[in-house]
Amino acid sequence: MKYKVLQELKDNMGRYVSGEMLSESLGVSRTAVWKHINELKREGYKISSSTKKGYLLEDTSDVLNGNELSLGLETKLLGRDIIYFDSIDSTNTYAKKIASEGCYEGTVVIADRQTAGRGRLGRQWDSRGGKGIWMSVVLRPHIPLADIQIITLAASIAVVDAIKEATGLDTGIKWPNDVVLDGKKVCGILTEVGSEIDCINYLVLGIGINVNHQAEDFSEELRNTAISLKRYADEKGSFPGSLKYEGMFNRSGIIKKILFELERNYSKINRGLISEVLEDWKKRSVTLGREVMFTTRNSDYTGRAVDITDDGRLVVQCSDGITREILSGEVKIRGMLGYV
Ligand code: BT5
Repeated sequence: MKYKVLQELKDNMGRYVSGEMLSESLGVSRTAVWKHINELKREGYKISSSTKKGYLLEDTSDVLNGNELSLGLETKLLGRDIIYFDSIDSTNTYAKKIASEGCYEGTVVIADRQTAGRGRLGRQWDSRGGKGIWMSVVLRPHIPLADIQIITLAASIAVVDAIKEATGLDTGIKWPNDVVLDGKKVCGILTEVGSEIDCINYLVLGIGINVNHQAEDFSEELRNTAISLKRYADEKGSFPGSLKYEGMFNRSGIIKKILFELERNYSKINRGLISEVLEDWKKRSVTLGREVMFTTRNSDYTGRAVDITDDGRLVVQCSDGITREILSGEVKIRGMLGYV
């Protein structure tokens, strides 16, 4: 019933709905309506009450929970099963566990806060509560193990497109797994696989996005290299006209758009339309055409990133005249994230 009250308020977003009308249309007493409204407020919904006019849901609410994520989700596969935690060690660790136990493909694990969020190679991922999107998606792709990088690329395209649709902000992809905004990292992606020889049993796509962080929410160490959508919007002062921004972005709305876009890209991969995904990636890349530096087998190389291969390797024309393909690892782009 609580969520029926919520749905009525959502259907009338920005307008007052009287307690009497709610009680009549839902067939419950006005006291019951009032109790449900209070529960919704406790969940984080911003609802104004007026004795004369009734209740009004403000569309700036940034509520994250399983119900909010399911409402209006437009996917067929991703997010049909959503597991939400207020706090967990790492959504990727949990997703890997349930994936190995046979959970449905498309299961999504989301937490408001991670106590041991992970990056690649055992690095830490700062995942404080109430600020970001910390989520993992379980996939079971029918592609060779050697091609899994394409899924990371597809996820980064989905993140860029979802952020654009939900907020109007333009982000770009830094190969292989970062999404950047204003030259700083706003999102990191961690892809982990459970496989046998050449067969993928499951793949867990971990996506971390800084959404409503203020400058002081980042540690000293991250302050110069990390950014959140809010921090950028606040600093810029102006904001793309058509979209409403009142100091906070709605994480649930962004997540639903990511799942929608990811499903679209994932379906292209499963239908063999990898060249389309690569073209989309190139359009959103901030790496191609740039001067880069990378390290392989203990040697440092510099050069210009010129292309991406079908299996997601970055092609770099190195300054020693040799063209090299990089499969994984760290690539620094001149002028970005501290590389001058
Ligand atoms: C990544 O690793 O960028 C992958 C991050 C994936 C996080 C998601 S959240 C949901 C899921 N569950 C998990 O446990 N993880 C995934 P990497 O490229 O290794 O970058 C890690 C580095 O980014 C760190 O060493 C820091 O320098 C920096 N960093 C840490 N937290 C950050 C943050 N919140 N924003 C920007 N940069 C951060």
